[in-house]
Amino acid sequence: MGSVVVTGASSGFGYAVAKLFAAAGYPLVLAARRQDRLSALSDELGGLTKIHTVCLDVRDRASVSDCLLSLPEPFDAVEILVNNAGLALGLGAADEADLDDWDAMVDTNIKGLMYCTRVLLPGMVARQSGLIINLGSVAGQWPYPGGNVYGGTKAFVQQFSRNLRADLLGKGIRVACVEPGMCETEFSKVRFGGDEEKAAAVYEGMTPLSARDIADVIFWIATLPDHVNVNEIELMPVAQAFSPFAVSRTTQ
Ligand code: NDP
Ligand code: 8X3
Repeated sequence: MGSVVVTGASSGFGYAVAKLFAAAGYPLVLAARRQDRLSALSDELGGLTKIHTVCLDVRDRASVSDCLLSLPEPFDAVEILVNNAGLALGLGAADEADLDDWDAMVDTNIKGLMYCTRVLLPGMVARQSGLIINLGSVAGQWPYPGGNVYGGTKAFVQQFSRNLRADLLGKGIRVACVEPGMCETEFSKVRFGGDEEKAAAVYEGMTPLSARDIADVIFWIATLPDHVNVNEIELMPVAQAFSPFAVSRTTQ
């Protein structure tokens, strides 16, 4: 059984994905910046499977390369990459947004995902086998006020996933883009700079998706027969939907 690399395994979707794959016995590589969280998860799941933790900032290209190219056995034959590390910072209008926040989202959600993919792809191609699951978002498909660069990064993830499919045709590699809507994790807490009250208000009075919901979808994609590729899958809580177009009646 090849290994599963999960970026952003210290919280939310990544944490839930790690639990499901561990229960199924896959050797797991858990990557994130918070080593204490990874160690706790490794202790929790260590009885179920072999686990290797990597304290990694996906924005650091050299580090991504060093860590993922020097995985010890049995983790070195990576079968599945879950490109999950990512974040939204801020919900302000584009004319007021913080450029550092924009840089951090581009560096993490786009460049970090690119680095992890590029480092692990040659091994998958050599083995003629592999699966890359990228975390997009409804924000990459549908615009909303304040979504500006976050949505832009997730639109990149969607199109990059499709283009990977085009490049990898005939090489035995599957690529999927999973695009969730509102899901209660640490996502909103991070978006609002640690403001727990503001984060909780996002999910007040409705039932959001759970990290386990997303992990179930990812596990389902991974365990379909080898000839089946889920290109994209978009999911929302029932309590989230679309609005009419917004119209300003005070300006042209
Ligand atoms: P969480 O904030 O709970 O988890 C994000 C994970 O990403 C953490 O493990 C964090 O670990 C990791 N991470 C962030 N930056 C870096 C970095 N530079 N290097 C390595 N790891 C990093 O959020 P979610 O689980 O909700 O989000 C996971 C993915 O799903 C993200 O890509 C997000 O955009 C996407 N998504 C989330 C939705 C939601 O509503 N929750 C909906 C749609 C998509 P650490 O801080 O330890 O590095
Ligand atoms: C996060 C989903 O709807 O909060 O990617 O933007 S949403």
